[in-house]
Parts: sequence; C-alpha cells; structure tokens
Amino acid sequence: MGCFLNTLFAITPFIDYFLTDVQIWTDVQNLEKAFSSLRSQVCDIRSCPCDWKEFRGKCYYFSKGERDWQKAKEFCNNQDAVLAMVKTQQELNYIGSQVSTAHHLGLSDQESESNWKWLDESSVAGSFWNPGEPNNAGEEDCGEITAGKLNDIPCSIKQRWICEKTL
Ligand SMILES: [Ca+2]
Ligand SMILES: [Ca+2]
Repeated sequence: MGCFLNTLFAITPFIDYFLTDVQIWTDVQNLEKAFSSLRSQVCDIRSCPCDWKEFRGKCYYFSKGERDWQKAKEFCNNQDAVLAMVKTQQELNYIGSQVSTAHHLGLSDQESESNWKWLDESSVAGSFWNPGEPNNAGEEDCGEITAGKLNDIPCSIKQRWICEKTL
C-alpha cells in the first residue's frame, strides 16, 4: 500500500499528460477499493483497553485504588464506561473469580429505599445477594460484590471498584 501511494504521488505531476481520463478513473477506483479493504481490516481489530479484561463481549476494569461509590462511578464515566452491572449468573461468577476483596458495583437504592436497581434502571436477581442481604444495616444504599455475591454498604465507604464497557 505504501509503495503504491509513493508511486502514485511520484507520477501525479505527469498524470495529466500520460493518462487518459479513463485510466485515471480506473486508478481512482482501484485506490478506493484499496482504502476500503484497509479500513475494514483496521475495524476488525477490536480489543479491550490495556489494563482491562475481556469476558463475553465486555471489557472490565478492576481498580487498584480505593474511592467512595460516587467517585468510583465518576471514574468509570470518565473512561466511557459505567460501574459494573451484573446481569447473569455467569457474569457474577466471572467477576467473583477475579476479585478477592469487596468492590463497588453500579447498584444502589438511593432513589427509593429497598428498591434496588442497576444504574441502567434494571432490577437485581434475588439470588445474587449474600444470605441476609440487603439489610440496610445503619443505612446502606450502595451495592458491592463480596465473597462472590452482592451486599449493600454505605455509599461513603472507600474501596476498590469495577467498571465495564461493551467491547
Ligand atoms: Ca438502603
Ligand atoms: Ca449489608
């Protein structure tokens, strides 16, 4: 491709003299085909950003630092991502296998006590909670994953978090 372009640029000043309109049109078409092929090859290369992990078409970021729930949420949004929302048992198992400490998730009942929703407003599978949770002990309005299942905690707790985005 590079050689082809170099050649094209080198001969450009002489094109008007040496090529007929038909030949120019053929060259333009060939060039368009070459660019189209190149573009489709580049667009086929899709992968998660460095430091993110891929699972079933999504990219996950497991933080090293610790923040409260709101600050963790803002971090994810600034990465074109969201605090992770766990929709399937497979996803819960995967995330649980990746962490050994509690992590914030995109889950809260801040809008309406005991009405737990993921950040996209979808509801939570009851079986995902740890036994006895959510218990709102002392006022807990944010969701975390701990010991492979969900728990409610105070939103002000600073701890690690997980972001997700579609691949
Ligand atoms: Ca609560
Ligand atoms: Ca709790």
